[in-house]
Amino acid sequence: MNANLDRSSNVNHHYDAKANSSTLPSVTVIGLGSMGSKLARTFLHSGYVTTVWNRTPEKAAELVGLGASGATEIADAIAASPLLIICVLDYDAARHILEPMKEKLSGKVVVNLTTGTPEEARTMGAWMRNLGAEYLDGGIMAVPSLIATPHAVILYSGSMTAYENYKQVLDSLGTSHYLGSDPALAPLNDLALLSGMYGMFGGFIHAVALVGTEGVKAVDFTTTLLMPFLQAMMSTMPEMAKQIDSGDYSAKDASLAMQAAHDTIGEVSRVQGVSPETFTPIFELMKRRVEDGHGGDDFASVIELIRKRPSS
Ligand code: FVH
Repeated sequence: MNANLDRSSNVNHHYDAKANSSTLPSVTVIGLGSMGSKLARTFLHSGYVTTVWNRTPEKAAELVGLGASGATEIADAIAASPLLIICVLDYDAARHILEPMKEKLSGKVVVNLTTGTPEEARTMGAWMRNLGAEYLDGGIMAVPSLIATPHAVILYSGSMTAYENYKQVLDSLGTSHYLGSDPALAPLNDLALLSGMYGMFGGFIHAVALVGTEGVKAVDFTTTLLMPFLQAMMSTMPEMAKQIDSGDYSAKDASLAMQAAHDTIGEVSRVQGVSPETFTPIFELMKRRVEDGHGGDDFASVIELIRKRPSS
């Protein structure tokens, strides 16, 4: 959809991404913790006129030294730019900052990069829309040191108009992904990605603990064996994802019945003195699926025990 044709937009200003730097939009960054400070520094380095505000004003000093305008009052910070980037501890803090400013938000684009829940994002989006602001929720899948590199993936959802109008500014922070108009999508995907990460880290610490019982060094095992093995296993994920989408889990290589026949990993862990508590939950699900009569399925069918299908 062309942003200029989106008649539901609350925001009139639009800038031409191909225009010269004198027409670059100005940006206000609200919240100067580790992440907010890095975002502000990145905007400054990219040539955007940047205004900053933080509850504890001292944190603005370094950025002001680099050329940012330091606003003492939040009202001045909001007035300074059409684009407001907020990145604070949580949504309560964001609401606490913005609530007294609600009359000043009409016509603004608010990009909230604070981590929160899908419900918090939806509520914030509805509130902003009622105030006449365009709202984009964001999930930063990176630590501050990765910001301004392509490795900093940032998820966005909410106003497509806001995303398209300010894509160039947002792209200076990393690799942007727009997920759709529902503000809940960015935090939902953010949390899903993190859950994948923690599952992987849980497997990593169990594997390293197991070989460590016989004196194998974590570094040697990780780089020589574990990472190549996990990379090979990762290449099977798209096929599993296809099975999940189609609902056809017929085993091709390794049936659940075969995989769950013996709790060898759990037993050997106990013998070696390693707690299997990161491994046990997934093994219990595999066994349950076999007991339910799905032993001929591939591993992906375990999802049927935990998922809730969207209501159509
Ligand atoms: N840092 C990271 O690696 C992660 C990467 C993924 C995304 N997160 C999320 O980003 C949000 C901010 O994180 P942060 O690392 O900047 O956090 P802090 O350094 O702890 O700074 C917190 C800022 O929030 C301000 N703040 C807290 N409570 C309030 C409040 N009630 N009213 C106004 N501001 C508040 C705090 O202000 P101050 O303490 O300096 O006065 C900081 O500016 C976060 O959602 C991460 O999950 C970062």
